[in-house]
Amino acid sequence: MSATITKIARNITKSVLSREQMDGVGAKVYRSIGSYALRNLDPFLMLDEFDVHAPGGFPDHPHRGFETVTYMLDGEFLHEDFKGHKGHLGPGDLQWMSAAKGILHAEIPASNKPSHGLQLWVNLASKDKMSEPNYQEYPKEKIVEVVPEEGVNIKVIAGESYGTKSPVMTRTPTMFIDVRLKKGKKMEQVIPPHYAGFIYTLAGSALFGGDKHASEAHHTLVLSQNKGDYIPVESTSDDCHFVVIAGQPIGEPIVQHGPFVMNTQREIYQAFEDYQEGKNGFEGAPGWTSSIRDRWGNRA
Ligand code: FJH
Ligand code: FE
Repeated sequence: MSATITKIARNITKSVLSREQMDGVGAKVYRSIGSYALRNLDPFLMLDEFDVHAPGGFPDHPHRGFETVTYMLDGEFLHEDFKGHKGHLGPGDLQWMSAAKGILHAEIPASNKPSHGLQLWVNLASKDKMSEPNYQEYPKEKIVEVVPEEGVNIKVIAGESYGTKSPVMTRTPTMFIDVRLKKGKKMEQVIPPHYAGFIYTLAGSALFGGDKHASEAHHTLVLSQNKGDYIPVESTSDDCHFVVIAGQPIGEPIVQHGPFVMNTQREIYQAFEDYQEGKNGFEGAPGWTSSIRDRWGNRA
């Protein structure tokens, strides 16, 4: 007797159009996960699409307890942290920053040309929250790509697609796939059945999931948790562009106060104390100021 392998498609259970909101100093973001309508999607805390033509940015601010994934689509961003790590992200570049026990940094557009990018916040399990901070930086040329057929272009930011694996290490098991499709093209992204996930649409239109949900740009499409192991997509326009993001839920309590994300209120008080007194990972934080914070006259 031969075993039949049945694939189960994920469906779209919720679709939310991102609305523009202000954050940082003069920075407009389209907030997806993390907005009122999409509080948390364990293990994800936030996804922002940043698409501005004016200066503005995110001057000196701390993070603890999670990772930030910054993926530039267009334009240039500068970053600088309190330990002297600094650099520049251009179109197609990736920075996977595990803030863990503490990072204090600034993220500012490099010029007043349009900047377009995504920032994802991935939560860390309690065992990883107080780990050493870590950066993984990949310029555009080092991001692995797969073209399963003409008109289907996939960049594997994290995880695997069509047998191509990303070298990015994820403390919380995560996949992050950037897909561009020409009109009428189809693709299927394999997703581990226990992962929670969503699609964020950037441009064009397509039919998503087993139920062929039609969607256009700037929507967050939450994937069903029906033990499905793949998501099918068929584009209905040229230049269809979206990201598929999924990860293993952590299943722990989340207590968030702005840039500190811990498991208990007590740990949040501790984070404030450590940040103010410069200890437990925030050594050197009091009194530090970045050299890029007031690049546009935006002193925080
Ligand atoms: C003052 N200083 C409020 C402040 C808030 C922050 C924040 C930012 C990003 C981000 C999003 C998209 C991107 C590619 C390039 C970064 C974000 C991106 C999310 C919060 C709370 C800083 C200084 C402030 O950082 O890089 O696209 N999103 C959530 N807020 C801040 O970082 C007031 C005086
Ligand atoms: Fe930040």
